[in-house]
This record gives sequence, structure tokens and C-alpha cells, in this order.
Amino acid sequence: MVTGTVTCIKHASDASKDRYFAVCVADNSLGIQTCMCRSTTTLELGSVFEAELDAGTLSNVAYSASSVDMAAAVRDAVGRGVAEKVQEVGIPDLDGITLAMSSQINSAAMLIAGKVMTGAPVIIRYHNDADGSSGAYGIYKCIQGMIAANRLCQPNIIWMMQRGISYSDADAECDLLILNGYESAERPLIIGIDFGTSTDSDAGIDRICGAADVVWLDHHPIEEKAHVLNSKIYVNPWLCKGNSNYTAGFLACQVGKMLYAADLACIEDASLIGDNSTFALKSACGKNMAAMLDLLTSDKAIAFGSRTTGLVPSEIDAVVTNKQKADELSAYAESRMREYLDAGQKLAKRHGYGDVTIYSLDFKNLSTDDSDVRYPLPGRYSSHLLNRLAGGDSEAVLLLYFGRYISIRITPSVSNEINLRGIIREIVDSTDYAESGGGHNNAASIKLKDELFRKEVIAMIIGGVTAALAQ
Ligand SMILES: [Mn+2]
Repeated sequence: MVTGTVTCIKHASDASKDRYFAVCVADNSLGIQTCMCRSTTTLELGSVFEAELDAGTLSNVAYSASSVDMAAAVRDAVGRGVAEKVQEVGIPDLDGITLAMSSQINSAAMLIAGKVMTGAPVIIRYHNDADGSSGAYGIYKCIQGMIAANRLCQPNIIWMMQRGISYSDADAECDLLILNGYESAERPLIIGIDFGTSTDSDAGIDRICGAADVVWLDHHPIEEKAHVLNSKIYVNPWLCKGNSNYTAGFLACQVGKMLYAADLACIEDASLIGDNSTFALKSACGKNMAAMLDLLTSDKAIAFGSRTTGLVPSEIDAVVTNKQKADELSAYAESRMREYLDAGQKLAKRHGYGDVTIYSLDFKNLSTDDSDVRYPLPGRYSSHLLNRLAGGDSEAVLLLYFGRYISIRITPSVSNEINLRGIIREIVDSTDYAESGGGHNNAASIKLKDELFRKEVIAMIIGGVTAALAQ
């Protein structure tokens, strides 16, 4: 016999099927236990009941006169379950930024724990690169650890890989449709990992804020008027004496470890490697993980045979914990990347400027016979190609273009001399054929309304870069 409170109801998409209830069971021996239970008896949100709970199904349900203060029970469980202090990883400059953000990291973890424990719907969106997906995978491992340690059942978490670095009006509409399937005592939660702090997300954020709490874990330079800054919890190293080198995936891992102290060292390093961070340790396991995440997020069909749905962390876990499959995929990724880098090195055009070499390349010239395979993807390939072209310590700029997109990569020492985001902002504001643009100071992109304008825009970027270098 259990006593519980209905804290979330999930409506089955087929009305003839049973409704599902997330139930917080308060019991002296179990503490707080959240379960998605099936019940043939209709229960109301907030009602307190007694019932038999067997294999996820409630039977002999009876409303209970005893009142369970679920809010207090959740506060108590969250308070006991979430660590108070952030963990250090042993890289002093990186740890210093984590410590500076520790109160926000703790607040984010407390909020997530409360939602997870009461079964409220949580939508976690993450950028589809090694950084964003390592953040999702890190949080996933910690939530799984927390569930096991606290004997919770599977919470209502929806994982969504995000193409691009903004939260659009259409994204908000999609999330609202998902949330419509739930009634929950706690407000639903949307978590954004690694997709920018720009006004491009304003419409989506404005729309979702009325229905859900938002936690935003980012490391992109901040556009001051971006509405996402008003999220329930907004965390960004740029606000705490850090910069883009402190990656969003690494940040998400720090939030995760407050929920459960999983060993995320390889995942954290993969996040730093994926975004070319100066903090990257480049450990063997980190490099493997980064290459694997790059491959899986580029084209999940390579590992799973189909790409009809986005990649989710449980799929990442299934691959990385299967040594044979992981080795096979690593070897494939490495040889294919090498082939593309060899070709890119040969075909890139050079525009010398003093000590700095500016390279440009049309990604189309690299495509091979099996053009159905989406690995490597151009944006991420451009980072690898710049590393190859610059070969260690030389200074270089790379413009890689593909269709309407131009991806710009700059080696760290030169990026301090060039206000890349300023150049892009100027082009977007002063022309009517650049649709959008942004990113980091050493890695950014610009999207045109039509490929026709590409030549002109490339000339404008090279003009802006050389003008900055001449100063
Ligand atoms: Mn990132």
C-alpha cells in the first residue's frame, strides 16, 4: 500500500487508452518516489490517494483523508539530493569560472531536480555538435544516476537535438504541442544547451515563457537585448569573467554533477575539444568521445541505419558503451575525415596578408560519390580544416562556403585582433541579402538569402578582416 499525490498527468495520444499518471509517493521507508503509473481510475491533479502499486500499475485506488504536503516533501528531497558545492576538475582557470557561477549552477540543479522528482515534463534541447551533445549526454548520465540512487522511476524528459543556434517561434510551437499532453503540479521546464544568446531567439522565448520555466546554459558572446537573458535561470561564463573557451557542454556537466556525482571527465574533455577550447586536455578518451559525438550528431544513420528522428543521449550511450561498435565507427570517422582534410588542404585558395594567410574553399568541391553520407558536416569540418591548414602555430583565417552559408574560422592569436562578430553584424545590418549571422569570436557563420550574393559577401568579409589586420 502506498500513499501518494498526483503531481503529473500524461494524456495518452489515443483517448481510448489509459491515462498515465506521474505519482509522487510519500512513504516513510521510500522517502519520495516518482512513478509514471497506469490507473484505470481517473485521478485529479493534486489529489491524495492510497493504492496498491505493482509493476507500475495502481489498483484499489481510494482517495485518502490524510494530507501529504507534497511541496514540502519535494523541497526536502531536492534539498537532500542536490549537492551544495560544485566539483573542481583540476584545471585552475576553468575551476575558477565554475566557482564564480556556482550559485547559478546550484539553482539550475535544484530546479531540474524538483521537476524530475515530480514528473513534470522537461524538454532538453541541445545544439547538434560535440559540445551541445556532450552537455546533453553528461546531464543524461547524472539524471540516470540520480534516479537509480533515489529509486525514482523514469521521469518525463524529452530530448531534442537542435540544428542551429537559436530557439525559433516554430521550436516554441513544437514544445507547446508536447506540453499540451501533460498536466503538472510543477511548471514544465525547457533547458537550452549551447544555442546562443541572441535576439534571433526572442520570438520563441517570448512564446514559451508563459507556459514553462526556462534554464539556459550557454557560452556564446551575449547580445545585450536578447530576451533569453530573462530566463528563470540563465548561466553564461561571459557574465563571470569567462568566455567561449568555457564550453556550454562543460557547463551542463557541472549542473549535472550537482544532481549526481557521475564521472564525466571524458565527456567534459570532448565538449572542450569539440569547440576548440584552450582548456581542452585532449585526453585519449576525450578525443575519442568528441570524434564519436561529431559523427553521431552529423549523421545518425551511419550508426543506426536511419535518421528519421534526432539523436538522443540513450543512443549515444548505447554506442559508446559498445566497444566493438565504437571502435568500428571511430575508424570510419577518422579515415573519412582524413580524406576530406587531405582534399581540402589541396583545394583551398590562399589569399596572403602579411603573416596571416586567408584561405577560402567551396565545400561542394570536396563531396565524394557517397554524398548521401552527412559526415563531415561543413561547419564543423571548417574547424578541423583550419587546424590542419594553420598546422600548429601559424596564423590563419578560413572561409568555407556551402550553398547559402559561409563558415568563418580564425586561429586564436589572430581572433583577438579581429572583431569577427562586429564584421558579421555590419554585413547583416547594412545589406538586404544577408539573412542572419553570429557565433564566437573565432568561429562564426553567416547565412545569405541566396547563393547569388556569396561572392560579394566573401569579398566584404575578406575586406573587413584585412582592414582589421592593417590596424
Ligand atoms: Mn558550443
